[in-house]
Amino acid sequence: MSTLKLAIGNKNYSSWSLRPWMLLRHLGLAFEEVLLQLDTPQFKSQVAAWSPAARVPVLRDGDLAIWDSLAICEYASELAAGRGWPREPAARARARSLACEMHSGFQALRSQWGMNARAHNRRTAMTPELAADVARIDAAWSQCRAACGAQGPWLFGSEYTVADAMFAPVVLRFMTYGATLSAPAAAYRDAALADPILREWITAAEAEPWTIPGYE
Ligand SMILES: N[C@@H](CCC(=O)N[C@@H](CS)C(=O)NCC(=O)O)C(=O)O
Repeated sequence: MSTLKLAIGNKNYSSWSLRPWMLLRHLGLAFEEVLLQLDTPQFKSQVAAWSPAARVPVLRDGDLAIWDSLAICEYASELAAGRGWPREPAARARARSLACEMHSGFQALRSQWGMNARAHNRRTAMTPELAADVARIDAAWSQCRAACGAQGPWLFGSEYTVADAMFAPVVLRFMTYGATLSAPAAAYRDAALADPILREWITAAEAEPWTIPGYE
């Protein structure tokens, strides 16, 4: 019986929850999933029982709470004997740089193209800030694919890494809002969208009965 429990928000909206969920599943780590419905009167009291930061995602391993998506990904990688990061040091450093860049940046993308896993054909005005974020992600993905595309479908080749997990919500956003991408970046988006584990999350998001107007 697994001692790991992952508290997440609504699968339709919670981009930060998606990231460690994807990694845990790709690493094959068994965990119990607990969904705390965002934007409800009970959310704050429910999440307070999980984490002092009062946000999802939170991983519990017995009495230990690990909050923040990137910290959870690091912990999961340690549980999996380092899988989740490329083995080769230079590739590992590049994967960490990309994961951290996503975790701390791309504000325009995050605010203007909110994740909505079940939404299609949404179109918004393109701002210079949003265009710059999309262009930077396109360049990063394209560079990864040029370096590692021969080894497999993921950013660093055959193994799914934290970098792929960190960009999973971006893959959904690019699908929802119809981002114009270069051929290598579009190929990565399409491969990531075809991932059965991500499809499972999208199917669950589509089945959720809740809508949060402020996130729509
Ligand atoms: N930096 C955090 C961000 C977590 C976060 O903002 N989570 C959102 C849901 S996606 C949340 O809990 N929002 C609830 C609230 O702010 O009340 C991480 O990487 O996990």
